[in-house]
Amino acid sequence: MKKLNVGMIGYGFMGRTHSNAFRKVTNFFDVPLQPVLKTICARNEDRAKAFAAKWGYEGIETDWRKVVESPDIDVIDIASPNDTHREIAIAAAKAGKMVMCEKPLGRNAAESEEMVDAVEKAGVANTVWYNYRRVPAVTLAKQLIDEGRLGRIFHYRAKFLQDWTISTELPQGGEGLWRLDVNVAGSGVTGDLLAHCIDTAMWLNGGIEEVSAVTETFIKERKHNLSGKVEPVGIDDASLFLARFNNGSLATFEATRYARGHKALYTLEINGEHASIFWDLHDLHRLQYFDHKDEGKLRGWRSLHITDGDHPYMKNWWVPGLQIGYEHTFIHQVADFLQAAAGGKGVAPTFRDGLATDHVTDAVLESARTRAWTKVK
Ligand code: SOE
Repeated sequence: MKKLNVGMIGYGFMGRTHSNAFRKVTNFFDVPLQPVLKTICARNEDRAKAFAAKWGYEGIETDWRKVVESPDIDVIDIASPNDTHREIAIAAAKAGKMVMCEKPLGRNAAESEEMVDAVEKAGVANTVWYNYRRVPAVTLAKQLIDEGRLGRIFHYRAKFLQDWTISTELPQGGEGLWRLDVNVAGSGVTGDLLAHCIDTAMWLNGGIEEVSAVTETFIKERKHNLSGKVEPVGIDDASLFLARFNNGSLATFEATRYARGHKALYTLEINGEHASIFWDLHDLHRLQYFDHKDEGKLRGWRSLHITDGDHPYMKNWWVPGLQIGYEHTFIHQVADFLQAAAGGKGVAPTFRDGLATDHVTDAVLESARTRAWTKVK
């Protein structure tokens, strides 16, 4: 099988999910390319070596530019913090490499626009790791909507609730906590969590026309891990918005890291003329489905267990009834990417799709700042 040499930039949480996906994909999916974990790149040499040994990378590098320029590398996978995405992606595209980038694409739409220009000019395959699209239950929701089973859609409701930043003692910045540093992350839960909800929403229900948002920073100052000083917090801790989709449906979105008791409660509900759908990341292998066409006395919410061979991606896994989980969503994305990349194409969500999400998150932050309904660019 033809090889695809991977240069991975970053070795945090996302470096692990992506490495795992590259390692496992050919065990479960018949794909035309065999990924090879060629180089892991991180600034700390010892830790890069330890990561390479654990995950099976052939070599390490401490300067991402060398990986991007290396003739041995076919695809650059960006799993480093948000403030590095733009520069690495543009350099990778200019060097003719395929580019896979963690979400959000840029820290804002201006950065993402430059990234889209770079990959489209270079004509290189690209994708953004909005992995929740590839939870089989969510992919099935997309199929049901596209088949017209819901009819006209009236409502979309999404939440992404966490509780890990409630302590005032938690510092900001540095490894593990860069998501709290606005200069690195670009924004708080808007770019980190709502971006997931928006990506899935626009995939399922089309573009968003306008938004009205409110954000809050509950803890105004935190010690910064890099400076050692107490510094103002620039991220949004919570972000809520109302939206109108291009198809006329109305939506509410909410993301927070202050919902005590909730760790990663991503839920979405869609109400259509004929049917409704509900999905919950904490119960990710189930899709709740209500069909008004059912016989009256038997009508009710069905809890579909998405483990059967005719459910999306599931024929590649175990036998009906046996579940898969979070890490498989990344394996599905790699599988789809390898299929497309063999023909020189990228896979959705592409950089252009990632930019569309960033236009919405920019509009959310702008609306919260101006306290006004804001059109999405
Ligand atoms: C934040 O805690 C986070 O890890 C996000 O950065 C991920 O994108 C999300 O999938 C889970 O939560």
